[in-house]
Amino acid sequence: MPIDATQPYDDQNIFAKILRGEIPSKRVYEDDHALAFHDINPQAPQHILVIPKGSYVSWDDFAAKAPDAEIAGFVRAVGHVAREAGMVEPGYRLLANVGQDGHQEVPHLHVHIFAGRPLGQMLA
Ligand code: IU
Repeated sequence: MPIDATQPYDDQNIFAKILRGEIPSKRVYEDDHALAFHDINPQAPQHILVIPKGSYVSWDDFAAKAPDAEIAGFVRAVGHVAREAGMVEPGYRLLANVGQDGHQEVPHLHVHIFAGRPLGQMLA
């Protein structure tokens, strides 16, 4: 079920548990600002999720409230993960679903990285 992107942060959400190591994940990268792991239900040959370490419900929450250093660190981490995975050439797609109409299901900001096949024209 999609979530309300304006809801308060719930520290029992599944990605908070993954961040704390309470639930296992196939981690590919971690630094002070971000954790990256393989999506459990991949929609492309490569499908990685990158999440900030801070407690942000959605992209909107993050963009509005995160300190500049956290935003910079997170953006750089996303770029690093894609680059290290060899995705820059031939290319990849970033996606952040927000709220009900965006069909966001997990209430901790996550950026999807898709790669490994031609992804086609972006369609809503
Ligand atoms: P969404 O943007 O909130 O719709 O995407 C949630 C993603 O989280 C989706 O691709 C799931 O397959 C993925 N996921 C996961 O990797 N591990 C989990 O334990 C759960 C969801 I729950």
